[in-house]
Amino acid sequence: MRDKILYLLSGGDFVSGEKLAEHLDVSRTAIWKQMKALKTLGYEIESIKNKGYRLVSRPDIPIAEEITSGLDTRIIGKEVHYFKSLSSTNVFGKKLVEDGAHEGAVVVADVQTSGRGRKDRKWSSPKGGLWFSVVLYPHIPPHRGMLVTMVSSVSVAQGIKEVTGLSPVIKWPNDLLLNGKKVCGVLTELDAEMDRINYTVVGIGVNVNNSIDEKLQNTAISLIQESGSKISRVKLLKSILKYLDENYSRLRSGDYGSVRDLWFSHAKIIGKRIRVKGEKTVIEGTVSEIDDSGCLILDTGNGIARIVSGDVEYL
Ligand code: BT5
Repeated sequence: MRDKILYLLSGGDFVSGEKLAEHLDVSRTAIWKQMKALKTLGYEIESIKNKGYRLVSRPDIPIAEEITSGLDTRIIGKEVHYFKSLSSTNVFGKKLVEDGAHEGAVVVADVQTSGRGRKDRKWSSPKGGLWFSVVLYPHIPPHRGMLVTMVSSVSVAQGIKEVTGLSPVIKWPNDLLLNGKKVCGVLTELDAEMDRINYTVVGIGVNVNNSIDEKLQNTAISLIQESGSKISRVKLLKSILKYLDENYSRLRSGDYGSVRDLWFSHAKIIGKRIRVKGEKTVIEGTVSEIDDSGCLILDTGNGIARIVSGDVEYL
């Protein structure tokens, strides 16, 4: 009902309680209660006797009503779950899968108390950032799982560009950098059988208006630091979801080549000398290719190495 009320008020004029009640087929008391709830969420709503209600301003909170309103997507973002605080949106995303969530369901939290990176690393997730996960059922073979991360990284880069004008560079496998510092990280968790992926939960963390933890000052950056002004998280999330919908459709239709091309246009890695740290190995070499499965092909001088995962350092 709240999304309908917001839609009816979106013109910026006063709308009477009677008219709202009539449209939604509920009592005026029910409308009044919803207005109270909206005000608690941060919506500024003027109410004048005999005139009705007027929406003065909307908060920058990624609640379902804000995200779904006007979001013209086919798969992504039809279902949005917003929380003020969660341990981790990825953990909640997996619960959603167990409960039979629709593909494209989104979980977003203002704060994460146990935000996670890869290999159980910590992800700092204070207020002001954009911390969210998307449930996907890609039906692709497990060895192509990396493509889900690639599609997601590209979509975040496109969203950031659209909303802020900034152009992040993708660093294989899952980082987005601005001026060499990490502005976003992607954590793709999946469940698979031998021949196909059952589900993936893609967790995306973007430093937007949040402060950066003191320990990360040398390596991390936020959009507000780079752009100099506050960024609407609602706008950014909607833009990322729009691009994700577009790009994920390519993956769904098996167009791996175009996913790879798109990724290349946002990553400047070919020809770079890098060091990749794996669980127990360290390999150095020059990047000659990213293959169809998203793996890094390195010319080590002694031969060719195909890297499936690891942490990259530019040399
Ligand atoms: C990542 O891991 O970059 C994946 C981060 C995914 C976070 C999202 S937020 C929504 C969803 N829910 C979750 O619980 N997680 C996902 P990795 O490549 O392992 O990088 C982790 C490292 O990045 C840490 O060890 C820190 O050095 C650094 N780091 C931590 N918090 C950061 C931040 N806010 N910004 C930039 N760097 C950070």
